[in-house]
Amino acid sequence: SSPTSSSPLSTPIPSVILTQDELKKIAAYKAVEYVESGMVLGLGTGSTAKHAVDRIGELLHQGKLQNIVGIPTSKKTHEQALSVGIPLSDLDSHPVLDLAIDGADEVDPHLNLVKGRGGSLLREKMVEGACRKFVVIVDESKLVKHLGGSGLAMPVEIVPFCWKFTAKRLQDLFEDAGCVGKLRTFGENGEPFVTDNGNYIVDLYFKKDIGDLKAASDAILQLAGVVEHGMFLDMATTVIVASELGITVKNK
Ligand code: ABF
Repeated sequence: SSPTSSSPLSTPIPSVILTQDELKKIAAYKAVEYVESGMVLGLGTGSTAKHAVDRIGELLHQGKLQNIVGIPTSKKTHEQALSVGIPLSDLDSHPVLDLAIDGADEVDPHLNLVKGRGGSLLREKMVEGACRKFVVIVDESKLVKHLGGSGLAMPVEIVPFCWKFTAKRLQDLFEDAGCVGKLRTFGENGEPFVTDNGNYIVDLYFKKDIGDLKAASDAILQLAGVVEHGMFLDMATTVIVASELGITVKNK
């Protein structure tokens, strides 16, 4: 049985075909109901979290929320939050946050996550690891049985120095799972993608289940050259899933 509790269909969604972005917005708006005046808030990154940041700005503008301090998880979210009028600070000034709201790439039945396909995993993990409550917002396409089993990337942020060496060591760690590590690039010339922290990302792809997630996490973090990985184990306190059928709230 699942270790999480669910309250399915707590909010009905009208019976029209909704786009994935509309589902993301519905999850985001539901999460913002957890926000109260005076909170210090972790502000997530990505197309789902963007809706939450916009909504918080709107409620501040309407005077329905007051005295919010936002701690952004990326330079992009920093810019967005400023543009919608959210006062910002950082972890040095606010080492404990009341609540963070962010998206995810994969969510397993235990509410473990893969994050970082948007490239902001290090700041997300620092900010969201400092929160009393971490609400994750996803559309149903993000639900998986096993992390890393969707055939999509498991991101690892590494230092640029001898990145091929580190990528090979990461790949070798998961040889039994048929792991292939690829440097994340962008543009026609395949320039390395550089994170907000000046690092590179190696995306790991698995052919088989990687098994014990905690053991995988420890093994990755032990490699010199690795900065952080995109597995967020035992961090989410609530996951809000929007689907055509309605909103499901899963609590740890
Ligand atoms: C961030 O945005 C990341 O951790 C994750 O990679 C991504 C999810 O993107 P989206 O909400 O656009 O699907 O939360």
